[in-house]
Amino acid sequence: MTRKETVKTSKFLSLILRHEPERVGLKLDSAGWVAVDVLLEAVNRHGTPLSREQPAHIVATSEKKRFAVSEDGQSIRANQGHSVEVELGYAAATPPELLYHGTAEQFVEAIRKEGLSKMERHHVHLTEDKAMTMQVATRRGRPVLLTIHAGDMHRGGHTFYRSANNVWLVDHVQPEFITFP
Ligand code: HQG
Repeated sequence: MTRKETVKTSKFLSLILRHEPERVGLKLDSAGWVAVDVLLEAVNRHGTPLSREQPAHIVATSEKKRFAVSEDGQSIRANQGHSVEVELGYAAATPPELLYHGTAEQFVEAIRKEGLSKMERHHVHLTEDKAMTMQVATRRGRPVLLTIHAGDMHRGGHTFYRSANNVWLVDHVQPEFITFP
């Protein structure tokens, strides 16, 4: 697969496994898993040719480890980022003192007032990787790096989860825990 094909397929899998499984007539289980065979059959039936090797290739090569294969090798799911109802089953964890969230300039005013909200997803996504979150933020406008006082939040009773690909997940971040540039 060329890099371009890999990116395109990865985006399509993100769409199906996080947001719109019904687009190809699929249902994810309660933890977001679907059998690879069933996925391939559904996707091919709906006119997006996907070979048996492609999902495995994407799981193995995705820098951001967006997808996971189950222990028995039969199923696949997205590690985070869903808008469909799923219970990923991550255990609560203690975050590092500081985490980061890249946003776009036009959202800063609202975030100063309301804090960070989960919007369409199940959680607010935070990370230790400044470069990566700034890269994501450029998708939406001029990127702005917010520093999140995760240690203070955690000591204040907020629950943090860490996804299998090291994304930190919380319900909401109040403005007093955010340092703006
Ligand atoms: C913003 C990538 C106005 C928020 C990354 C963001 C991530 C507010 C947008 C994953 C707001 C939501 C998710 C408020 C937050 N008012 N705007 N109160 N609170 N926002 O896509 O974190 O490449 O749902 O700053 O690595 O940008 O897809 O969240 O700009 O983990 O695998 O509302 O996407 O992963 O956008 O990105 P999103 P996100 P993948």
